[in-house]
Parts: sequence; structure tokens; C-alpha cells
Amino acid sequence: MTSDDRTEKDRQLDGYRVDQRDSVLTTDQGIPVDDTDNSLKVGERGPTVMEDFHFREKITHFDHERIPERVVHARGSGAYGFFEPYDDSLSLLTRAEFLSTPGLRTPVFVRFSTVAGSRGSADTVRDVRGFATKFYTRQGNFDLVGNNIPVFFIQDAIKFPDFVHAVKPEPHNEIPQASSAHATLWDFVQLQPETTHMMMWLMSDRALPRSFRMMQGFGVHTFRLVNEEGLATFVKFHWTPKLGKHSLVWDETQKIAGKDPDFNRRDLWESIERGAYPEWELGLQLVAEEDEHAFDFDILDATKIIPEEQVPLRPVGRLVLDRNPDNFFAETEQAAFHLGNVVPGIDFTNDPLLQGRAFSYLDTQLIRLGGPNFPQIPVNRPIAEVHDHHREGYHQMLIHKGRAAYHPNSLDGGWPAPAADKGYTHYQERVEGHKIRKRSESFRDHYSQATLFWNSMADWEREHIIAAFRFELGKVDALHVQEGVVRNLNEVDHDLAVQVAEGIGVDAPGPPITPNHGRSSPALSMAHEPADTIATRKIAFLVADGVDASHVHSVMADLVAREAFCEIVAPRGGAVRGVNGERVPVTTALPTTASVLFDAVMVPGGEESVRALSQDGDAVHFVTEAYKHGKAIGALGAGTRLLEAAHVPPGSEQGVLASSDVDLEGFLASFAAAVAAHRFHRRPIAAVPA
Ligand code: HDD
Repeated sequence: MTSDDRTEKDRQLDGYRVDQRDSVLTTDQGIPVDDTDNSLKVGERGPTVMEDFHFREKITHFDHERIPERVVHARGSGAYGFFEPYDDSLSLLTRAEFLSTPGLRTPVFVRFSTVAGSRGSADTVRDVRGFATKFYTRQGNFDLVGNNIPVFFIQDAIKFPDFVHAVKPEPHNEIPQASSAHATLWDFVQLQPETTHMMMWLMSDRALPRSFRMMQGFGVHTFRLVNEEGLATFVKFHWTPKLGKHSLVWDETQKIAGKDPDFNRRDLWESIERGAYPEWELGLQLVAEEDEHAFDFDILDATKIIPEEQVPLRPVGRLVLDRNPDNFFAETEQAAFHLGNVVPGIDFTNDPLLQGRAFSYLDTQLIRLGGPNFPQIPVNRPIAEVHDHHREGYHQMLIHKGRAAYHPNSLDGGWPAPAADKGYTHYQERVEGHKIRKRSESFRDHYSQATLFWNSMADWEREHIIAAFRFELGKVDALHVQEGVVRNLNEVDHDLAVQVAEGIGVDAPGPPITPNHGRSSPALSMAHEPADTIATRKIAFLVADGVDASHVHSVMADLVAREAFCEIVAPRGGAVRGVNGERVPVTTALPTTASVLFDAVMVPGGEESVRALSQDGDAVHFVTEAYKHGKAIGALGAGTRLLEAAHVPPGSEQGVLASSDVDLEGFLASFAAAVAAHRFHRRPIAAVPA
């Protein structure tokens, strides 16, 4: 990146960066330290003396290094980048400059997360993923605190502590970690049918993203855009990944959780380090104020989507992440998102989930970051100027000059003064009513959209959903809870409920109260993703001594030209010997990796290499397991014999490409197409022992 490409936020952070190269060690007071390996003692064998200020300071700081983890979304990773609108067309609808100034690159920090697990939990668990974006706009910070699923578990924020207590590890034994497969969550779910739609998404492959870079993001709520005239338009925010939406399969995710618990974090970090910058398109669904009631659901209900077939996405700009943080704690851990951070031109609606969130996020930072001055932490600081009458508090970093920390004042010239027409003006919505604790009748239908989701799935997506329900409910040790969930599922789709019931061994339900309405929304399925790129897909080349190096070079050159990431995997590290004595450097040794960490496998030829691999259980398992997980497998020349050893049947329609080397060009094109297809879900794998 040249210095000209740097965002204003990046330049602001320079003032806080500390480069310790060529520096001597000092205390926090700047006193040079000559020895940090031995405490100050009376004689070589002690005792240690209290006056050792370096010892005291070092231990004290260490003792205080931890802060509370986030109460939800504790595990996450973040990156910086920018947002850029395509044109100025939104200027008619919103005062938000960052959405409508062509060429204006607004710096962003994005943090992706899981929800239920604690800070050290595995990345690939079945869970919702957080997708929180802080836009450092010239009009102040706007935080879009979204998820990778467009609906939520509950309709009213007052239910959030109940829901989170149910999904988190159970309170008596703190089991299970980072998993919804336990009785308390499903007990809550069966008693709170508003969760049904979200549970359909959670049991789908959406909860198992292959990469943060390959998942959608959603603002979830209906917000408002407000223009210069004060006129509002309802809006839903959608992030669509440039690399397409892709998921892992459940068996794979469980294995990755052990092999590489940092799988998604590493993927984000490495792709940015390699210059393959993740990118999303921002799309908006816009609904005129007068159409608020034009739908058969309430647009203020966060358990509902607006089907894209009804209100198509309007593409408005792109988000690019191009820089990893320098320090995880300072930046990612201390990043404080707040749904209440909006800029002029973006406003709230009366969605009761949204209104409650607007309280919770500020509140939580006070305990997590230790006081009201957390907006001064570098990652949280706006690039817009900040002037206020707030004073003091823990960790105050600013030296406010002047006498008058109040408004109005005459002693400091009345400054800082209200911004008049440049200020944030709340949308002047007319509201009236009785003060009541009640849910709107318009929020009552909990099943129609769950059915819409189910109806929109491809057959393999449905199989995955059924398997997920069977797994999760199979872990529930209370029969009445299992039965309660099946009863709810029956109102989604009878066949779904019957299949889940059969799998967990409870009685199949009778006919539902309301039969399946038969409608679908193709946009909800991941089966229609274009298979047009293999960029950043990880491909393992399985090799041993005696490999045909020309196969390695020609196939790898082709895949790299298509922007794939290739690694040479061999029984040991270092290098292997090619068939003509050449040195082929090894990227990863088999004992340190596994097929689950790759998207595809390539087996080059070379009699000796393939013979060795066929007798190596790890190598054979690598191929068998990749087959089981639906991944593209290629083999050239003698390499095809490793597929035989792994009992993998060749067949291009199932993504297994074995070639005798005659038509390399044809092989390369078909292999790339198979990798781009991501997964082959129709393979007969029931009996595959991997
Ligand atoms: Fe939340 C964190 C997303 C409902 C209360 N939430 C948090 C994060 C994301 C979301 C992505 C992590 C931010 C980060 O990376 O630091 N939350 C959502 C979405 C919701 C939602 C999309 C529904 C549409 N959340 C929600 C409700 C409440 C909260 C209803 C409370 C009434 N959420 C919090 C929190 C957290 C949080 C307790 C924990 C850590 C934090 O805020 O900073 O305030």
C-alpha cells in the first residue's frame, strides 16, 4: 500500500503506534532497566526486596492485563478497510455523505465474531456470525452492528437476557462451550415460537461459513434513511460477499475445531496479508414510508425478512478490508460498537429489538472498558472532530482547556456551541398510544417465513437442516423439550417435523394446524451461487519423494493464475525429491495438517511418490475425507492410484477428476471448475469411513 492510499483513520492511528525497535527497555516511568530476568535479592538465594520497583511494576501490570470479555460475541477478529459508494444517487434519500459522495473512501473497522462461545473458543462452531462495521465518517461514527443471518431470535430486547442465558453454557457446570446443542437453549426455543424462523437459519449451513469473506452480512432491523427535507425511507442493509456465499459441512467444522480452532480468524488474517482483500457489496432494500403496512408481516419485526423478490436489493457501494490491526487487544478487543452510533441521514424505527439495543451497547462498554472515556481509545476515536462538555472519568486522555464545561456558558465564549442545521435531527415521527406491556398482533405469525425458508432450500440444504436438528435435539436430555420443538417444526413443515422426530426417536406429530403455504424465495438458498471463481480457495498438492514435478508446476501455475492459494503437503517438512532429482519445497507436513483445512486436493503423478502415499494412512485418509466432505479432487498420471487406495470413484460430474495426462488443458479447466463449484453434495458418502 502506498502512503497515498492510507485512510484518514490509518494516519490518525500513527499518533498512537509504538515502534520499539532500537529501544532500550524501561519502566513505565522511562527509567532504563538493566536486568529483567532476576528480581532484586539480598544475596543470590534471596529474599527478594520490596524496593524492586521494576519487579513490582511488571507483576502488577501483568496481574491487571485481562478485561471482561464481551457478554456475547466474545470471540472475534477484525480488520480495517474502506467503504466507497458507487454514485450520488442516494443523496435524494439521505443526508449521510458517506453513502452518496462518489469517490469518498470512508475508513472502516469491521469485527467478525461468533456469539455464544467465549474468547478462546473455536471458530467453526454452529453459530450466528457477527458482522459489525464501524464507519469513521466525516459526520461522525456510524456503527452497523449486524449478523450473517437476516433475522433474530426474539422480537423484543427485554427477552435478550433470557435468550442469552439459555444459549450460553448451562450455569451449574458451564457445559457446553460455544454450542447450542443443549437442553436450556431448546427449552427456550420450544416455549418461545418467535425463535422458529431464526432456528431454521441456525440449523442451516449459514451457521457454518467457510470464511468470513464468504458470508453475507445484514443490519437485520429496518432502519430509516432521512434526506435534507426531513423525509424518510425505510431501509434494510445487506452485505454481499464478492467471493460468493459458501459454507463448510458439519462433520468438517467439528474436526477443524480441533485441528485449527482459529480457522476463520487465520483465513481473514492470511488473505489480507497476501493482498487478497476481502470485499462486499452494500445493497439496500428501500421501502417508502407510505408502504409501511404493505406486507403480510410487520417490517418492524426483526424475526422477519423482506423477501428480495418483493423488494430487490439496490447496490450502492463496496466495502474492502485491506489492513490487519497491529495489536489484537488494543484494536480488536477494545473496539466498542454501538447500535446507537448513527450519523445525520440514518435513523431508527420503532422496532422494539432495535430500541432496546440502543441502550445495551453503550452500557456494556462501561463495564467492559472500564468507564465513560472508551470513545477516546484509538480504534474507537472518530476522525470527525469531537467537542463536548464531558469531563473527567477513568482514563481521561484529553486535556480540555477552558473553564466552562457546561452549556450555555459565557465564560468560554459559549463554545462548543450547538451545530444548528448541520446537527443530527431526529426523524419527526408522529406517535401516540397507551403505555402498555404488549406485543403487537402484527408480530404474531412465527411460522410463515420459517416455512418460506424451508421451501426455498435445495434438497441437500434440507438434508443438512434435518441432520442439524437431529444432532442438536439428540443432545437434549428432556423428552418434553424435544417434543415441544417437533410440535413447532410441524407448523413450519410436516415432513420436516416427521423426519426430525424419526431421527431423535420421538413420536411423529399429526397434521399441522396450518399446512405449508408452498411459497418460496430463491434468494434464500445458497444453491444458486455462481461458480465462477476459485480465488483464495486453498488447494493441497499431496506429494512424496519421486513426485512428477512437472505436474506440480503446471497445475500449480494454472491455479495460481486463477488466484487460488496452493500448498505442497508431504509426509515430512523441508522438501521432497522430484522424479528427475529436482527439489520440490514442502509447504506443510502431513502430520501438522488435514484435508479439512483445504478446499480441494490435487495428486500429481510419479510412481514412487504415489506408492509411498498409498501406504501412508494420513495421505489416504486425506483423500477419503476430502471426498466425504464433497471437495474437488484431481489426480494426474499415477496419482489416480491414490484415489483407488482411498476408494474414491472418479467422475467429473461428482468433482473427482482423474486424468492420464493426455489432455492437460482440459484437465486444468475441469479441475478449476470443480473447485469453483465449492462442494459436491450429491456424492454417495453414507458409508465413507472418514
Ligand atoms: Fe448484540 C454485541 C449483533 C441483538 C446486546 N451484537 C454484538 C455484536 C454483534 C451484535 C455483531 C458484536 C460487536 C463487536 O464485534 O464488538 N445483536 C446483534 C444483532 C442483533 C443483536 C444483529 C439483533 C438484530 N444485542 C442484541 C440485543 C441486545 C444486544 C437485543 C440487548 C438488548 N450485543 C449486545 C451487547 C454486546 C453485543 C451486550 C456484547 C458486547 C458488546 O455489545 O459490545 O451489548
